[in-house]
Amino acid sequence: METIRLTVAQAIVRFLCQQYTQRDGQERRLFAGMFGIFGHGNVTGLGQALDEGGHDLRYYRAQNEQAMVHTAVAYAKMKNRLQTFACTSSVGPGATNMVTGAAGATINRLPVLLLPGDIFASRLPHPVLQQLEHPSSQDVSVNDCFRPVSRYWDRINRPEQLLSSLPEAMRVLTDQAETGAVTIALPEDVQTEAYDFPSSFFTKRVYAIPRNLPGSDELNAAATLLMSAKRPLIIAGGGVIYSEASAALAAFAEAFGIPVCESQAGKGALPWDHAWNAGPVGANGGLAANRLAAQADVIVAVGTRLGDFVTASHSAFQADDVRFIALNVTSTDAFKFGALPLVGDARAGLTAVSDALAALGRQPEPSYAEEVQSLVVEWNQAVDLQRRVQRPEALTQANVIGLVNEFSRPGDVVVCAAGGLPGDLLKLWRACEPKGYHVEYGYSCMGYEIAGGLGVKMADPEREVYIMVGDGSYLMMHTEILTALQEHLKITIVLLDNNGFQCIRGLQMDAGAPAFGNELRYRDEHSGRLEGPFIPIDFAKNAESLGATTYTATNETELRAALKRAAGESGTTLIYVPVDSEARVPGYESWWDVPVAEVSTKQGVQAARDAYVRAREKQRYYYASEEP
Ligand SMILES: Cc1ncc(C[n+]2csc(CCOP(=O)(O)OP(=O)(O)O)c2C)c(N)n1
Ligand SMILES: [Mg+2]
Repeated sequence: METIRLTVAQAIVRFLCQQYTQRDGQERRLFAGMFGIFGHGNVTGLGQALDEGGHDLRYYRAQNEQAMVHTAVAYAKMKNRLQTFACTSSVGPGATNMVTGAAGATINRLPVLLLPGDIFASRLPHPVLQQLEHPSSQDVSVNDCFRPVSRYWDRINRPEQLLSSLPEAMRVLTDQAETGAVTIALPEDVQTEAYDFPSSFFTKRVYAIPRNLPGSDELNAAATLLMSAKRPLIIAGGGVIYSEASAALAAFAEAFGIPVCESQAGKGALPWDHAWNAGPVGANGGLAANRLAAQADVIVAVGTRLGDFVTASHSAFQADDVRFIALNVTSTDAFKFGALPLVGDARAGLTAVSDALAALGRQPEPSYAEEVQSLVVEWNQAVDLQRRVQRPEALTQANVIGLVNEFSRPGDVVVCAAGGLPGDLLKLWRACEPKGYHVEYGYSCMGYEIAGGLGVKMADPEREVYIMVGDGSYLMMHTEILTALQEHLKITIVLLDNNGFQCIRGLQMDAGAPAFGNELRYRDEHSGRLEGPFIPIDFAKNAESLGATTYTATNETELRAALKRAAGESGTTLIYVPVDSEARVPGYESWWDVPVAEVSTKQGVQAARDAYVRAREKQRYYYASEEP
């Protein structure tokens, strides 16, 4: 057997360069490169290997390990899970900084390969710098924290273990149902140890990404159920976009007269003005979709994990005998709510159900079509109203969303993740195409915005990337502005400053408590509480110090002008926009389950509890086991 003597780290680099995916005849490198931050736990291992053999695996230096995972994951999302990055970190804090990013990847079902450094397998110098010693086991390190947030986890204690571990890691990364964070912990001594690897280990490997079909019995049952449906409704999730199933979805909706509503991850699956797009559904949904959902008799959930925002915490669907059909690559999702499970690819599945339904002769029902249309007209007017609302003090968040949306072109991307913005964007942003709306709302991780926006730009440099970020998220993590500078990549950041964590302050007050601890205020010396004046921050100066061009916009004219100038810039821009912290976009006949204290001495809390208990009466347990 022909062998080649390499260190573990050298073997990993060489192996990663040879991994490809292929779908619909198109082949792509699985790894676009490797992100990293070096320390003693990886610089002489993977660092050395990247120098010696990494010309084919570009190295990107990030500012923060959590951020680099967000960047990698955003890239993978833009690439429909067919390409991603590897991320290398040092041992200890560098490694655990990636845990949050890993959880975000796994929740969103997006692939990323994490290679944290680990403590010496030999144990000879223990405890090594940054080692957490476990009192009852020497077989535990902080990297065990990755186990519950990873879809595959391994630790390489002997070089030859790579031969079995890496292929498994690739299988999971490329499996559309299983994918998420994959973690391979690499003890720092083992990274540098050599082994005679079989040369065949480093030959090119192409992973075919199949378009699996659901079982034919289930497909027929789904068609039969849909034949009898008077008020069917499709929920489009991220799976529609990852599967590139937009055309199949549009054809399905049109052929049978079934409205489509959207989740955060599915927004853009159909253009906002498609005749059958009823807009967003659920807790942050709009009028049209929420009214349709309340009365729907058959829900067709495609590529969605039916999170609580989509289902309005199980209160969105109120028809007595509402049934679910769930088409998903992941069986966990296909079986939720007692659904008729269609385990398979969204595009292949939609086409197959469509064929079965056409054979049964389903026709669109004109009266339902009319009802959908008039609801959509009403909803579009509500959106216009919010976007144009006038407040004397400052622009509202809704105004800013409207203005950025109007200014951006169809191929541009809006990026967001946490705070009040995602909900308002879901309601008010008009997405033109599947890749134009990128909101991470699986983990809704503050700090994803700028790091993720960078990944979006890396995935498609032709697009303008508009990152909309709240002041709280910005303060949590913004230093990847520097990485954008380093890589000569342009991102446009629109920072909406409302003096703190206003969406959480809103939740707090809705639960009957006085507002405290969410705004950015000095501690008052007399009361001892955080109720002094607001702490002024010069966000523009902050971004400028990292190399961004900055503008401040306090009204519509200034914001339009700033957007225009930002579009003309070649580098990163931050537009600072103070917004009215009291202006809120309302909810539209929906609810989100956030618990309220059962006992309290405060009347406000007692009243909120009563309202909460009443609201919870709409919460349903969906489980239908009998056949249609
Ligand atoms: C990492 C992380 N920590 C905490 C939270 C909980 N959280 C959600 S939104 C939010 C406040 C965000 O503030 P900002 O970005 O200013 O947005 P705003 O609420 O003002 O719209 C917090 C603390 C979170 N989503 N992510
Ligand atoms: Mg804020």
